[in-house]
Amino acid sequence: MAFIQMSCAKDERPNIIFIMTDDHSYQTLSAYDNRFIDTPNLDRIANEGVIFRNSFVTNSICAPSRATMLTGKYSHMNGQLDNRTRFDSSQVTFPKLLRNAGYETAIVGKWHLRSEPTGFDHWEVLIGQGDYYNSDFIINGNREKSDGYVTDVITDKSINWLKQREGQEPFSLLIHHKATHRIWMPDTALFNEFKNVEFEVPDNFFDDYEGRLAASEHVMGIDKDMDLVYDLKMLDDGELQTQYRKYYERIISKLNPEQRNAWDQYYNPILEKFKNDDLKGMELALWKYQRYMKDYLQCVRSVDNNVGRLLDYLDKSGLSENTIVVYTSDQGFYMGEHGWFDKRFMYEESLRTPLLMRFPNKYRISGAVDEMVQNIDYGPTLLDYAGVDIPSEMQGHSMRPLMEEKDILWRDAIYYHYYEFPNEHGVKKHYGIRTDRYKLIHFYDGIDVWELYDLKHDPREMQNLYHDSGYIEVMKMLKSKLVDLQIEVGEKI
Ligand code: SGN
Ligand code: CA
Repeated sequence: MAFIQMSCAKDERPNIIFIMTDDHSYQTLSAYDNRFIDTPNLDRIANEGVIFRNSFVTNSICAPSRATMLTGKYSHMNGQLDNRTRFDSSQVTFPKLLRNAGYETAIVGKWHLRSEPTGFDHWEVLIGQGDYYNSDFIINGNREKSDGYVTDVITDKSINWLKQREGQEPFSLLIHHKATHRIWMPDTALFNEFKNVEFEVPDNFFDDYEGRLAASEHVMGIDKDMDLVYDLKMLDDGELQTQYRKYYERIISKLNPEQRNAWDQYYNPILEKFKNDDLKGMELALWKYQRYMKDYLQCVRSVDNNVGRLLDYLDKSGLSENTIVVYTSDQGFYMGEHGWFDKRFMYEESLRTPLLMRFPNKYRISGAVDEMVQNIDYGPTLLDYAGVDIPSEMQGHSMRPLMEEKDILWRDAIYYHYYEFPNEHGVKKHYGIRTDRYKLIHFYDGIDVWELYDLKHDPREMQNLYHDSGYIEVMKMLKSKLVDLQIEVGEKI
């Protein structure tokens, strides 16, 4: 009798869980910086895996960052220059390639690309920016309401998706949190986290922007632009008629009675004290900074707790054994440096973004990577580990050799370009180059200003050296490198 040997080799390809928050700064992730908060669960990914110490974006704003991450291409190549454009979802993306290669693919959380998600077997996404409380989702095309705090809800939905999977094929799950985006609404259960804490004030909080025209024209100052009612939740009986008060009233009207009650119980005493103290000038600016930090960090706390919950589930279910876990944010954020909140500028705090990766034990990968990586590199890296060919149209590179300490020639400079102007924060269009030591930026369109920084001597980027005679050679070298980079990445200026 003929005996037919069935091939039932187990699929050994790794699963992928890619967690991305919105506007989470590396300054508030303790694996990078422990001045403000301890994030033990996020640190766990770093401690058990790899921390990228020089991780950057190509265009520091949400939709472009997401498009870059999906396509492995710079904004000018994938067409998503700003938040207003509709993503051309017919493009090649890494989830599509994984799916073609037999992975089961899903995304839960913020999408923000206007067109419907493509390349996913399952998708549950927020509408636009979504809401912190009781947010609506679109689930495979159908609108559905949720109950509760969005970071918990996104984590629950993600774990539920993992639980109901039946197939044996590997999976790729993108978990895209809304937190820690403006207006930094904390989970009511975490209100007492930083009760009597005074946060350290950055030494350039009262920046005068001397020699930096574009920076001086910003509309993202904690002092002058942060809205007392909307951003800082000081909803009084009507005296404070701030610019965004009505938006805040609309947002908190979506809280259920129990949530609203906890909300008022927390903010009302703060409001009362604020009214009594009647702060002015610098004192008011510093009060705003502390108020901002507290809400923002409470949002980070919830992210950290929920990442912990997810990691525990991966351990308990045995999935940790064969799952790559990535943690990143769509860009960095200002925690009062230069007196700011928001992002967009090519200065360090918003150019950088956290990047942590943890691998199944069999890869034996851990440690720190110092080379400059960018969000164009995520797709190629994940495809590499999945054993899928990286298409030549992807402009990023697999970071695998960096993590596996193989000798390779890696980029010695990164390219950046921000296009959204006008915008609500007044940041002019600009492009530039960063090497491990220097940064050259050109602000254009209604402005024509160059800036040069020596990051070794001036890591806070306070002194524009573009017109400094001592830096003429450096400036020329950077300009020529910038032109080379623009040619290499295919951007005509
Ligand atoms: C909203 C925010 C801005 C923020 C952009 C872009 N205003 O418009 O402060 O810069 O999103 O953020 S808000 O009043 O709606 O909070 S991004 O992360 O989506 O690019
Ligand atoms: Ca963002």
